[in-house]
Amino acid sequence: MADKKVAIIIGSDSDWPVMETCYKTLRDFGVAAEVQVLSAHRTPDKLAAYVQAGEARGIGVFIAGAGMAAALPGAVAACTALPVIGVPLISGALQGVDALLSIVQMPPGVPVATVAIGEAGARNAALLAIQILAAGCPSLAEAFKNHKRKQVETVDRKNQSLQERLARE
Ligand code: RP5
Repeated sequence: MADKKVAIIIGSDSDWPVMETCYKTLRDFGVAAEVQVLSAHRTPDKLAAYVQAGEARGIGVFIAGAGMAAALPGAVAACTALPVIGVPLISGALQGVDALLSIVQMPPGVPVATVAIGEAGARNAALLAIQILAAGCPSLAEAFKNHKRKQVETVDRKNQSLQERLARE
């Protein structure tokens, strides 16, 4: 499939239960991914060194998931020219809204593509990374189109079943 890999970075191992969805979605599409626990606040030097070496290691997209004052995706974007996707996670009193605002409000010139809070966002982050990598990989592009076709079938089935239920009432 794609010759480029995805790097998933999580701010803590407590983020993994949600971010595993991201990893599994990439795996389902045959996209190779590496996962690291690295923190913008707790291990800034290690984070920068890992990200800066990413391009040479064949990384095509970074996905960073973190909760609370989630500086992680922005810190990744500060260290690389590769695309960065940020996943806001629920942790602490503010239920992920703190992470969402921290990730989405990047200063001009340093973009981070921000997805929804939590598991839905973790899955969409993988799908967005797949779309980015698919631009240079026809077989991955075809797999993504197939995913879209399956969604249409699922919605059609649900609509059909709703129509049948309404017709019976
Ligand atoms: C963030 O703080 C992490 O991404 C995590 O979501 C949150 C809490 O981290 P732990 O205290 O569980 O290590 O940096």
